[in-house]
Order: sequence, then C-alpha cells, then structure tokens
Amino acid sequence: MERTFLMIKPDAIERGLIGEIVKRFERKGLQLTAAKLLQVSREQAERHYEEHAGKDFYEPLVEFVTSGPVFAMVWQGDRAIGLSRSLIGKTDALEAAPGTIRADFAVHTRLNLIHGSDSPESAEREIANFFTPEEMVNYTKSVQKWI
Ligand code: RTP
Ligand code: MG
Repeated sequence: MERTFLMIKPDAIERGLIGEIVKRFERKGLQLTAAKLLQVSREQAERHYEEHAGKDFYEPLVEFVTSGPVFAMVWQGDRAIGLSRSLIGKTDALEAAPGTIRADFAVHTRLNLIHGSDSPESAEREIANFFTPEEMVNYTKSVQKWI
C-alpha cells in the first residue's frame, strides 16, 4: 500500500476541472485519504518545489502555484504513486499520452493542471508540507478486495 500527494493546480480550479480530475482517481480504484482547498503560501510552495530551486522555470512555477487556490489531496492504494502519474501524463501536454489528464485538458508545460508525487520519499515529504497526521482519515472500503 502506498500514499501519494496530488495537488490540483490553480489553472484547473479556475477552469472548473476539480470534479473531472478527482473522478479519474476515484474510478481507478484509489482511495481518498485527505483533501482540502487552500491558498498555498510562498514558503510552502518553495518547500514543495525545493528540488527545482535555481532552474529557470522555478520562479514562474512558484508564482503560478501561489496565484490562486489549489485542491490538495492524499490518495492511497497499491502502487498509488506510479498509477497516479500514469493517469496524470507527462509534464508537457504535447508529450502526454491521449487519455491522460494533461493530454486531455492541458496545452502548455507549466499550466499542467495537477501535481503528483514521483517517489515514496517525495510523497512523505509533500504530504507533511500540506497535511497534519490528524487530517488523514483511516477507513476501509469493502470494494478494495475487488481492485
Ligand atoms: P509535478 O511535479 O507538478 O507533478 O510535475 P512533473 O513531475 O511532471 O514535472 P517536474 O519536472 O517535477 O516540474 C514541476 C512543474 O514545473 C513546471 N515546469 N515548467 N520547462 C518548463 O517551463 C517547466 N518544466 C516544468 C510544471 O508545472 C511542472 O509540473
Ligand atoms: Mg515533479
């Protein structure tokens, strides 16, 4: 069982795509563990994207994710990290496979609608940057045995 941190970015909120995006993880069979709408602070955005500090797209990226609310979520399930990234698609919408979120709804590279953790270590760090342990909801869905 893995946990991943997913964050619907301000462009998707502005375009009214929260439901469309959440639906895809729900029907895949992942289980929602925590979720909230929030305005990301500059410090929180810098922590979240610390691996990209110094790159040319870093400053516009931090400005973008702090430009409006995001919808932060934790999802769990077998192979949740890899499966989520496969539903999201490649960073650049032009390279994302048809049927993925970025291919279906994004046009550019920065404005690419959603973030997904890329490893168990990143997931743990990113979840801690957005959620307290008390915000994780533990429950069992009987349907999980069929997934
Ligand atoms: P994410 O972290 O948001 O899930 O996206 P990712 O793994 O597919 O891409 P990553 O390389 O981690 O980049 C983080 C975010 O930075 C923006 N970006 N802009 N060349 C560019 O202009 C550029 N490259 C990356 C995107 O918003 C990307 O999701
Ligand atoms: Mg990344």
